[in-house]
Amino acid sequence: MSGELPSGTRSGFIALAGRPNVGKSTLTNALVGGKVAIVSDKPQTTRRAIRAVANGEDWQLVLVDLPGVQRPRDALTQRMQRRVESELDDADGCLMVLNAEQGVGPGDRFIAGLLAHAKVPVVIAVNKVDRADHARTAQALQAAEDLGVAQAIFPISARRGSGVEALLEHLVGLLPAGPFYFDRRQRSDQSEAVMLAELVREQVLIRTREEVPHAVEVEIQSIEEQPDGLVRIEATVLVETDSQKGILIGARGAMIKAIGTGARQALQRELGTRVHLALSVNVRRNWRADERVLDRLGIE
Ligand SMILES: Nc1nc2c(ncn2[C@@H]2O[C@H](COP(=O)(O)OP(=O)(O)OP(=O)(O)O)[C@@H](O)[C@H]2O)c(=O)[nH]1
Ligand SMILES: [Mg+2]
Repeated sequence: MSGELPSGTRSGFIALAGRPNVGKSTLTNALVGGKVAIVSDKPQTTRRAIRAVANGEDWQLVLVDLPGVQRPRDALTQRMQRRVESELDDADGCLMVLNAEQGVGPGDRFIAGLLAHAKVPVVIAVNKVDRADHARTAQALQAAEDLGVAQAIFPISARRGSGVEALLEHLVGLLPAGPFYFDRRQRSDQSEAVMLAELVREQVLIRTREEVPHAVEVEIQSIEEQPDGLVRIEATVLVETDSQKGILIGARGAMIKAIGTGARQALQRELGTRVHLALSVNVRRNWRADERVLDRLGIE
């Protein structure tokens, strides 16, 4: 243990579980008070486990944002699910997220079944209460209780922030004695290149539908800082078919231009500098089934 830390610190890992799209990443960002994970209205946005760090005076809570639990369909989703299960095994606690508007369904019951065998405390956040009236929220809270896995249940809106403070306080109360695992200034364990690639992918997700969001991955080729402070970033958007490429380029390049503009602004916010972004779109057939590509993309 590090001798520089105040004695009596507490720390631990809390893994997020829940169906795709219930708001795990939005909640992760709300709990750590900054943007660590990208968010979209498309299911299966999150592909890699992200450790996000929240600090107090004498505690450090590491949230492990994870892909939504689903039935695997290819090598990509198989890796995502294996990762969810191993992360849950290693955590000090689990935060299960439900959707208040939709209530509890078979997918949620399946996850609760996995958690029933976990040896760690389970807390449930019933999210998106801003979208549900009182009766519906009460119903969802009762259904959450009936799952029989949680030691505490919190109604929250991750998007608006309501209920997030009380949830955080409860999670901090679960932390065992332990050292700080991350530097206080570090927000997540993502490399800069992955974080920047994700911000570009988020712009693609915002603007695409149906199968396209699932077929897209982004890779940063280079990041170069010029003496005048401008940062030049080269990124490749991978898709699986020519028709997807056509969609991303759009009529007279309008789509790729919009993605590029949105992405440049997001990268500038993240880096706090001016950014020049060069984007290209490449077809890589079946990358989602290609273990070597997944390795290279850091999807473990
Ligand atoms: N109205 C409302 N929308 C929310 C809330 N929390 C999240 N959302 C929206 O729900 C959608 C999914 O959010 P994400 O945080 O990406 O969900 P996720 O569970 O991480 O999804 P996967 O990574 O695909 O498993 C986005 O459009 C969010 O803006 C909330 O409290 N209220
Ligand atoms: Mg997510």
